[in-house]
Amino acid sequence: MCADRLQRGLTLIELIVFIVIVGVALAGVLTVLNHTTRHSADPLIRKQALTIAEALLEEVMLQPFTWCDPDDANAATATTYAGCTTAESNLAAEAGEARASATPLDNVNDYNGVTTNTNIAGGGAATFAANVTVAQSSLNGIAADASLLITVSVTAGGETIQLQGYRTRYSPNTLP
Ligand SMILES: [Ca+2]
Ligand SMILES: [Ca+2]
Ligand SMILES: [Ca+2]
Repeated sequence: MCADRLQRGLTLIELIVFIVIVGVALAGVLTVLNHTTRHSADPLIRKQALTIAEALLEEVMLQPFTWCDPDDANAATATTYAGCTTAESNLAAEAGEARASATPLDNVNDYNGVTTNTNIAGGGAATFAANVTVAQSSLNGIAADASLLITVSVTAGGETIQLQGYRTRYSPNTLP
């Protein structure tokens, strides 16, 4: 009886159960593979977004932090905003100033509200949309009007990378 049963092999029901179990397991493995393949290019976009954010943050951090607009004749000597014809007291660009123009942004606070859109050749279809905010923020006892918090956000492919940095007024008469 026992030997008979061994020789009969699998019943149809056992075979169907086996096929169903293997099918479900295979579907699970393929779903993981599909997900991995679809998202394998994401680290590239994230890395490019980070590079753009770092470059922009560095550009802002390297600007002067003077009392007067650097084009002002008193920029190298003023000790307060009152000593300037054009004071750098506004958290915005002065009239006529624009990034990469003949009258460029020339102070940290001029970058508040700057936006850029970058397309990288060979970097996929993603557009890297960046925006910069500059806000007064006191830092370890340094007054808020002498310490600026710079925030750079870059959005691409549905993800946003944000970098922040502080810039303090350590040399208010140093011009570029
Ligand atoms: Ca200027
Ligand atoms: Ca300016
Ligand atoms: Ca300004």
